[in-house]
This record gives sequence, C-alpha cells and structure tokens, in this order.
Amino acid sequence: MSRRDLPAWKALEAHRPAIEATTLRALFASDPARADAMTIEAAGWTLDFSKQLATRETLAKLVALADAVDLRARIDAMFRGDRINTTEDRAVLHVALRAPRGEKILVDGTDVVPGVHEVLDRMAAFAARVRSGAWLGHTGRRIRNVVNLGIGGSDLGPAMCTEALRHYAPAEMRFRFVSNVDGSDFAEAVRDLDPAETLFLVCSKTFTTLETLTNARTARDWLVAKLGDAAAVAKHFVAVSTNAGEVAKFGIDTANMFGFWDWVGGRYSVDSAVGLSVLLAIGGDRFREFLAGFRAMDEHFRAAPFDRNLPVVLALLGVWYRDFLGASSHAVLPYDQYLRRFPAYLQQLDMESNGKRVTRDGTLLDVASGPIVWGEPGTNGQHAFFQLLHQGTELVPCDFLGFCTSLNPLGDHHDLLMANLFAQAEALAFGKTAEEVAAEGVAAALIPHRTFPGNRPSSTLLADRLTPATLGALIALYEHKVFVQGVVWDVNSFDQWGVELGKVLATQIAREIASDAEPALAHDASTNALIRRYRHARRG
Ligand code: G6Q
Repeated sequence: MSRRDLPAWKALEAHRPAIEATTLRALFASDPARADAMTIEAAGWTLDFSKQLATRETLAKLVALADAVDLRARIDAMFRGDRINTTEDRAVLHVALRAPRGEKILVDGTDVVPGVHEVLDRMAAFAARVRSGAWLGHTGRRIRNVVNLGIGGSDLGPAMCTEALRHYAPAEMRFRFVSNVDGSDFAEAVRDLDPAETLFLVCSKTFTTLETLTNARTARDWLVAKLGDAAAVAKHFVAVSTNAGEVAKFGIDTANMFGFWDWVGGRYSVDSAVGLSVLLAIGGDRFREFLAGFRAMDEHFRAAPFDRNLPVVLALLGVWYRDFLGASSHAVLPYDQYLRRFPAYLQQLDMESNGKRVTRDGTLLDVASGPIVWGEPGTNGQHAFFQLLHQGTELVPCDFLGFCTSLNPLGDHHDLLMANLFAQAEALAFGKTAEEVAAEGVAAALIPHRTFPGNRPSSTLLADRLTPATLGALIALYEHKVFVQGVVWDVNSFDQWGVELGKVLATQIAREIASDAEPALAHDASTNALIRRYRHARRG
C-alpha cells in the first residue's frame, strides 16, 4: 500500500492548509507555552523545535504516521540484528559498535559485542604506543603525522571527527586525509611531511576501492623511495578493513590490521576501526567517551516516546517539509568552526541513505524521499547564502547547532558567535514586515527589498560544550533521524546501488584512455568525443 493511502498521511495532507494559513508570529502569540513545550533534551543535547512550521497537533499527526508505518517494530528489528538491509542481505548493527561490554547482540546466533571490544582494545593499545613513542618509524623516529587513505564512509566520518575533536589532540601531531584519486590530493597532503615520521592508515572496508588503493600504492612508493628501504612499510602502514586477504596482498602484516564486520555500513562506521585516526588523535579513554555519547543517544532513541524523541522529532519534521510543504533541501548550520566538515559528513549519511526512488520491495516511490542536504558553519554562511534563506523563493528548513561554552574562550568571540546563531533563527522565523520597515523611515521604493517575510523554519540544537561525548551523541542523533525517515518513506537506507554504474563505466573508460591503439569507442557521441579529445590532449 502506498504511503499516500494511509489515513495518517491523508490526515497530514488535510492539516497542511491550516499551517499554511498561519505564521510563526501567530503561533507564538497564541501559545505562550510553545517554546517550552517544543523543547526536548537527551544525551547532552537540547532541541528547540518551536520555530518550526508545526503545532503540537502537527506533531501528534506525524507521530500517528510513525505509528502507522510500524516505526517501533522497525527500530526493534534494527537493534535486534535482523537483516534489514535486504538488498545486500545484511544486518545493520552500527549500534553494536557502542554497546557496553557484557551486552549481548546476536548475529546468526553469535554474540558480536566481545569482538567489538577486542578490536577497540587493540586500537587503543596501538594508539597508546604511537602516542607515547613506543611505536617508532623505520628509522627510529617518533610518529608525528597520521595520514588516513580512504574515501566515502572511510574518509568523511574520521575526517569530520578528527577535525571536530582537534582541541583534544596533541598539538605536535598532524592528521591528514587523502581521499581523491586526483593525485593533487596526495601530493599536497604529504608535501611538508617527513616520511620517517609519517604513519599511513589504509582505511577500506573492501580493500578494493580504486581511489584508496591507488593512493595507498602511491603512498607506499613515496615512502619506500624516500626512506630507501621496502622494509619500511611495516612500521609506516596499518590497515583498517574487513578483507584480510587483500590487506596481506598489499604488503601490510595482518597483525597491523584492525577489522570490522559486514554489518557495519561505510557511512555508519566512524565508531568502528574506521575511526582509528580519531582514536590516534584523542586517545583510548576519550574514544570511549565518544562511544558513550553515541550510546546515550541510542538509549534515548529506543526508550523515549516518539513525541519527546530527538531523532524521531527531527525526522518527522523533515518528512513534513519534504512531503507536505514542498521543501527540496535541508540546511545544517553548525555555529562552531570545529564542525566545519559536519555538513559534508551529513550529506553522505543522509543522501546516500535516503536518496532512493523505489520502496524496499522495488515499487516506484510516489512520495518524495531524501532532500538535498547542505550547509556551512556560521557565521561564514551568513555572508554567503543566507540571503536566499531570508528572502529567496525556496523553503529551506535549517538546523542550527551550537555550544554554550567555547573550547577557545577568546575575548567576546563566543558571545558574538552565539548572538549570531540566535539572531539568524529569530530573523528567519519572525522576519520584518513592510509596516515595520516603513516605520523606520525607509523610502517607499526600498520597502519590498528590505522586508523579511519570516516564517522560515529552523530547529536549534544546543549542547554545553563540544566533547567526544556530545559529538558521538550528535552523530547518533542524525544516524537515527535518517533511519526513521527511511522507515517513513519505506526505502532501504543501507544500500547505495546508485554509485555502481559510474564505477563500472569509469573502469571501462580508464582502459580506453590507457590503450595504445585507438580504441573502438561504443559510448554515446558526446562521451566518445570527450574521450577522443582527452586522449589527443594527453598524447600531445
Ligand atoms: C558508504 C559507502 C561508501 C564506502 C566507500 C569506501 O556507506 O559504502 O562511501 O564507504 O565507497 O569503501 P571502502 O571502505 O570499501 O573502501
């Protein structure tokens, strides 16, 4: 049955005109308890969603939709280890990565939690050796540079978190992330590094990914050429992978490999061995705090009633905008420079998970699925694209993220930063009417230009301070948000078949480009011409 046929869906459609007919100004004026009633807390985060184009009645109707699509049963199925990734026939158990020792989670009858902790213990022991100088490079020098070679889920999470938690890392250590097959990425990343002090983490679940393996081979060549000894690889390369055979073939001793499991999806893997760079940056104890933050949000997600449940509320509001109010994008605006990479991370988490066009059983969707997710840190975005948010013709729901305490309290920087966050959310919601503009004495011709329509929705998420735990909780919040939306849209949020076709074509085209003889090209006329032009330019 299509989602559209559900009475709960129809009830939301019927409710839409009432919301379209009102304004946030009116909603706040008529309900003095609104801000309090629409604020909820969990795992160190406070969510104020009162500036959303929704009432308590809207939320009740959205929760009825969640009930109608059996959200509770689907949450239980994920936590139980059911094979909910049906197109790949896999369980989806990133929640097991943060389960405490002693908890039991069974996959095919085997408890996976002891294995999780065994890898974590090995990672922590390895990181402690590197950080203390017990692990030395081939020439006896301490490791000061860590370069993660990975892409997609094996890059975005660790890159985002290592940057986010930079404050907690030793100042003398450098962390770099090379993902692109564009050689410039590698060249620039190592340009100022001393190979004798550099450790490469080859991070690839499959250990067959073109970009990562190309970068890993280049890194190996670079290191061996600079240090003049192939044996140096042993002290300067470790692997994060599920594929021991390929790791050994590459020349990395599997004793220096940190494993994970097929029930961890790439974009859900930063709290597995994929987070080794994060652990090297912050150390084992803090990494466990990071995991505890995830876990706190997991517990809230499982236990809290849907209308007081942070991931569920954020997800349902997203469905409301996407399917009922016509929003096609969603902006995430962290007011924290350390979270600079958070929007990019979230883009993959959300768009690769819910950018789908068929339901779980393969039927074409007749409702809109995942939105375009984008954003930049504040205040920078204010001087760039906020114009469109305030006065453009698109409806863009926003998430503002901020912290009450700065990790770098310098003068009044933090108060100014937070003043801007609060001001932007206020301006978007309440705007400035033509009458208010006129009352300021603005010339009549300029009034339309200087009017702010308001009614532009946002949520504000606040935590006391950016710590490993609040970061972990934030990631889990969005992981579960994406899951809930996938349940409402009835898509498989855990596969990514849409990335395959381009990979296959690229392999074929790479062969055609490399061939000495003029290849017989069988693409479309445009692609054929582009390949010929490139071959010609390349051969001079
Ligand atoms: C994420 C995707 C994808 C994956 C990369 C890297 O969910 O599966 O982004 O993480 O393609 O894959 P490997 O880790 O296997 O190199």
